[in-house]
Amino acid sequence: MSTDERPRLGLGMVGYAFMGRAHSQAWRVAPRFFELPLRPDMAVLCGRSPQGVATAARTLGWGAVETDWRRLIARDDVDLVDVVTPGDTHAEIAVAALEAGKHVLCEKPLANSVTEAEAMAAAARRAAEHGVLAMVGFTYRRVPAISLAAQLVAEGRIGRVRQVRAQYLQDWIADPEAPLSWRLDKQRAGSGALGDIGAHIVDLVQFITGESITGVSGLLETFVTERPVAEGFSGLSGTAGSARGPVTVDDAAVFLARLSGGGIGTFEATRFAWGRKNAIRLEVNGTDGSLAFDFEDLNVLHLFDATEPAREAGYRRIVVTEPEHPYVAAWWPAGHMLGYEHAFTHQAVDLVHALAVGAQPAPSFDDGLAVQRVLDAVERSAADESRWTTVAGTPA
Ligand code: 4PW
Repeated sequence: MSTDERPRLGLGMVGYAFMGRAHSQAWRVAPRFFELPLRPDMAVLCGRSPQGVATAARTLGWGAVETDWRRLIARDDVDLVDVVTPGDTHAEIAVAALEAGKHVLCEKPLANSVTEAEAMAAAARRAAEHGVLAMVGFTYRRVPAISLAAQLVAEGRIGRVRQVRAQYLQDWIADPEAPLSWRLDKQRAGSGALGDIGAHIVDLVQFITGESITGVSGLLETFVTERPVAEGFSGLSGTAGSARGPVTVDDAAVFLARLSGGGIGTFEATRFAWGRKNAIRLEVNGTDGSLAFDFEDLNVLHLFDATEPAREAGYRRIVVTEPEHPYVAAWWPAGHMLGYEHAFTHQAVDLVHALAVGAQPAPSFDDGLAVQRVLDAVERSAADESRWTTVAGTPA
């Protein structure tokens, strides 16, 4: 007989590719390393291919399968719907799930357009009145060094934020013959580097600084306009077929930004930075110091304290693996390093804690909408010769 009296949280997940694997691992590991107030049960996995979803469910550890997300949402054994599909299906699935009384975790970017994101945020606000909660998966917030950076800024450790430098650099399509995947299709992905990876640095800068991006001047470029159509695609790589098709999204995005606290920022998102595999580089300069982070060295946060005497001052390399650091106490002894997947576990842990007490998890769909509005402003600016463009919903 089970001695576990914690309430069950029935999980249903739609999708099982790259993000589906990351989320599945998180749901499996979270209750094993963290003491959770609810008992997550990986109940149902949904995908369109009966054979594909059955194999994925077996490998990833899901109890049952569905091939229609509407049936997943209707199930009594599902309390939370985890949406890990491409952006073109986020709005429809998430809104339907919330209206059916299911909590939702939705991958980023929240949607493919501001209109969809607004509908999703409105649905989340309505659902919250009945205790049904929604969260968007800007997972990198939960990398311990990034959580620590946000804490240090909130504690005033670097003073008022003056300047931010944010880059998200990858190189998986720098080769012009790299196959055309759904991430290069506007219909499915909404935008290219801008939404796929630029969305992360927009969210991270707003999270770390606690401020909003209020205006932008943007530039988008597509360097390779046609590619071989992918025959198989997994993660960020695949095999190219002989047919060719058009690239309908941006390959790279750069923009200048103003922050609500008076600071300024530069942002760069590209999948053409040869040699940079997943470099999320952030530097925040405040009135009293600076912070610097690079995901390719993700256990480290650099802090410069400008209040120290000049003869001793210098960037301090904080190895963020001490039990005092966010999330770390649940893992390994100091110095035993965490990786990419741990942030997904932290996301699941924080979500379960919020659901248990009926609190709004962060980032909310409203936070996702705020990011979407920045992306939209960048696109509008870029389409108008980089004209300065105000971000909707932010202080003028
Ligand atoms: O974190 C990134 C994602 O948000 C990943 O490196 C790839 O780019 C996959 O999707 C986006």
